[in-house]
Amino acid sequence: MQPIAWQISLVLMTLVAFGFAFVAINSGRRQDDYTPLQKSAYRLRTRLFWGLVLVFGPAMIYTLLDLPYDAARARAGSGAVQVVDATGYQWRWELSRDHVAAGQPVEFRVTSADVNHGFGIYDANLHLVAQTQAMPGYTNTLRHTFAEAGTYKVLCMEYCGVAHHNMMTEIRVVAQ
Ligand SMILES: [Cu+2]
Repeated sequence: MQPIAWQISLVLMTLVAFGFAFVAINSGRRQDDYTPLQKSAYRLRTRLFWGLVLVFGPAMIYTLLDLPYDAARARAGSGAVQVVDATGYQWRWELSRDHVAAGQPVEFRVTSADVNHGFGIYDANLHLVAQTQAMPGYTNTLRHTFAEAGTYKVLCMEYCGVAHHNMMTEIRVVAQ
């Protein structure tokens, strides 16, 4: 996916660069002086503009419909929301419960008792499944539905002092 996105970006950036060059070269000229080639280039630019509006306008609206994204992800589950209060300390995590049920939405209410921490939930293969910031004086809500049972790790994702690497706890996700 990443290489494709990069190649598409490269093509679009090249088009934009050509557009800039065209405008820069022709700036200062009056419209009457335009050659037929320049006139057709401007027509092309107008069409390109409206084409982009038509393609990206609906795409943007469609992709924003799910905001906030974590709420949409959590709706994938069913049943009552399981609330877990999570607090970060230098250098440990405190969770209000050590297990949740799979397939049922979980709401993590994440805060910090001292400095900024990063609250990252990892599966057994250490792939990140969900994350938010743990900030002092503020509670971030992170919603996630665990599709699979297992033991997940909570690691700190933001350097918070000498023992940052020890800041780890586990949460068990049990099958229903
Ligand atoms: Cu840390």
